[in-house]
Amino acid sequence: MTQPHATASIGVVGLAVMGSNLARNFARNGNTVAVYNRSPEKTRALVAEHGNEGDFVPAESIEDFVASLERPRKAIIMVQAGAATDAVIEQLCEAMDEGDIIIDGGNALYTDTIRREKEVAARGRHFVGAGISGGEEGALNGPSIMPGGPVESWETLGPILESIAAVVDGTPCVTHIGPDGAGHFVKMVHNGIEYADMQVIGEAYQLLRYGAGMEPAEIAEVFREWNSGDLDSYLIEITAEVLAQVDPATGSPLVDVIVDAAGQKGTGRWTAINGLELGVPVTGIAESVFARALSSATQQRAAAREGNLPAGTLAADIAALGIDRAVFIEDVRRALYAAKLIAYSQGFDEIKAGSEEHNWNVDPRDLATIWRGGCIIRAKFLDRIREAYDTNPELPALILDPYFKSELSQLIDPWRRVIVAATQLGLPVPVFASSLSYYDSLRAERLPAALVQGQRDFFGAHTFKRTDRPGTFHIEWSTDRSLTQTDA
Ligand code: NBP
Repeated sequence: MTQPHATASIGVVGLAVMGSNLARNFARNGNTVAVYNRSPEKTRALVAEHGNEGDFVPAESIEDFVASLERPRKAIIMVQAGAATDAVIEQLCEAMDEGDIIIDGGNALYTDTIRREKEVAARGRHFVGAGISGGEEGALNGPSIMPGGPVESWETLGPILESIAAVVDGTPCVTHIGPDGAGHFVKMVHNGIEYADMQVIGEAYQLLRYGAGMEPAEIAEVFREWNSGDLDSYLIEITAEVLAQVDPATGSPLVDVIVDAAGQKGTGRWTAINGLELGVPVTGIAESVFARALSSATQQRAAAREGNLPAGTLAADIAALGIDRAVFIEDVRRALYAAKLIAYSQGFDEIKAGSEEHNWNVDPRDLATIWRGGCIIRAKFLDRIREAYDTNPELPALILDPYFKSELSQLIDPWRRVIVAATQLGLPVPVFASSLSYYDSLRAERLPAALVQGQRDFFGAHTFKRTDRPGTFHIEWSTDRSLTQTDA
């Protein structure tokens, strides 16, 4: 093994799928990269298979790894999120010196990142929680990177992260998001939006497949076409690929032989929980998490099917509803676009609320910029989002941007029609439908919240505000039902 001279400008700890690809990306882009993995076989394999791609400095102990880094030392941790990350931080803190920078590139929960930064800062080292999106392929060829942590660390790290990030229109898909947990927070919401984006695509597929009776290969063609318009995105592109794929074992459409139980690793759930905590209705994201959970409740689903739950009067297909196939396909496209727009609008609301809660000063324009390339939700649509926040960084909601408002005027009727049809067909569209309810709630002149306040005052004397005068009021429900002002 190479002797540890301080020659590496960056180091990567953890050389599984993400770490090894990230290390190769650093090396391919002219950085001398130190590499270390708990089990040395992975380090040896990386250097053996890809050592010719650039300058690697392999190490078999954390001490040698740290010694091989130029000062201020910069090491990216790419190990399993949770306890493994804490263990590696501890080892690095021990071996590093004041001013060195530890970067956690895993999918950490942002509250862990806030805690870790405090602990690491107390020991005189810098800690940067960086969200990295794009999976294996992004890590190798250019991810979207969302670093938080101290701004001084960004000054040191910026150029090296820019050297490996995806580039769109000459702009690298990386920028300093904000202090402490801001980077991991934003990555969490990014993943939540990704859940919603995948679910709305799934709902569109379900409608075309079981409402319009189309075959997966035909639907693949529809998605290919959609990918050349407003919906142009990585997720639509790969959807067409998946739908066109034939199962090598049986010759059936692959999608038909895949068990319909979707997994999750937690970032969507965290986003939904955080939305609840912040009081931000991220209904599209939450419904997507629930949809995955319901899909995986296989025993309960089997019991429900076997129990023949009444379905009511259903139409067999769109023809029975008198809906033309071409019209339906276009309506579904528009409903998908509308529901996607709501999910993004809600996600940006959550980021704004989180940023305010933690004083992070996250700029939504930065996110729309760095999500245009490298990451899973990359899409043309993000250019529009960036333009919206460029025009008005204080937009109360993304859907209030004039461009998106005018888009919605073209989407709203098809969106309503699709939900009516889905209901008549008995096809579940949790995100399409809940997004429309959210939209109608936002627009509503009056919400039933007035009645809820009345109920709360009735059973719990929780008081209410009036529309016609200031103050807090209560009705003496159990006696003479007189009105009292409780804050007089
Ligand atoms: P994994 O999440 O599968 O983790 C495996 C790595 O963690 C191996 O290098 C393993 O070392 C190391 N490790 C473990 Br497990 N416990 C350790 C410990 N106590 N001390 C030191 N090392 C330990 O790797 P991954 O899929 O490459 O993901 C890395 C990070 O990137 C994760 O946080 C993940 O959530 C995040 N991420 C993944 C993706 C993706 O698409 N996979 C995308 C974006 C972010 P060993 O070889 O010695 O067992």
